[in-house]
Amino acid sequence: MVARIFVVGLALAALAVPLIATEAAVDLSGLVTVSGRAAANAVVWLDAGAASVARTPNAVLRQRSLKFAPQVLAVRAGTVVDFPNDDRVFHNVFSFRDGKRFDLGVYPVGSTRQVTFTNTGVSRLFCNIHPNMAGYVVVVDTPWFATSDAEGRFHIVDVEPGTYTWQAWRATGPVASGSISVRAGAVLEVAWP
Ligand SMILES: [Cu+2]
Repeated sequence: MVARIFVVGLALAALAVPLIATEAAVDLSGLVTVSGRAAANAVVWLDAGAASVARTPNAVLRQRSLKFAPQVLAVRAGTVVDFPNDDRVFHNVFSFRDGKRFDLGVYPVGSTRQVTFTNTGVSRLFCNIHPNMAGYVVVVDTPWFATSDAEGRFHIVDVEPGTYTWQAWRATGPVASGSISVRAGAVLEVAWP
């Protein structure tokens, strides 16, 4: 009888292993709307607490067809952003209001400049040759962030299951926030009124 109980105990211990293994990272999908309409270029992120800081590859924000592309670039703090001029005319890139302040000067087609975004916050980008050019670099302190596409959809990949505070930014509205329980199949709906 004692032996049988021991065997049952071993079997339960074996079961426990796959239960822990199901806590693998998951992808969190979501939809951003403003007044009920899908909204592009919103940045959504999950607060990470003391997440480990990995080295991030350089991000790229181009000047092309008299626009910044992408118009909104989200990066993790510490990321170097390349600003190549992929257009047919000279451009300048500067940020003077919030976030990182810099002025890359006027530079020609085919050349690039770099800026390291160390601190969290939003930098507004302008070009002093083309007043209609506007862009944003949104710096977050988490590995879990994404930018909504033209259909308002976003995907935050490789999230450890758990409960998180989420935040969402867009250029013309207040920051939104809430709580989300992240598990397989979870969906985050970010809706500005
Ligand atoms: Cu320009």
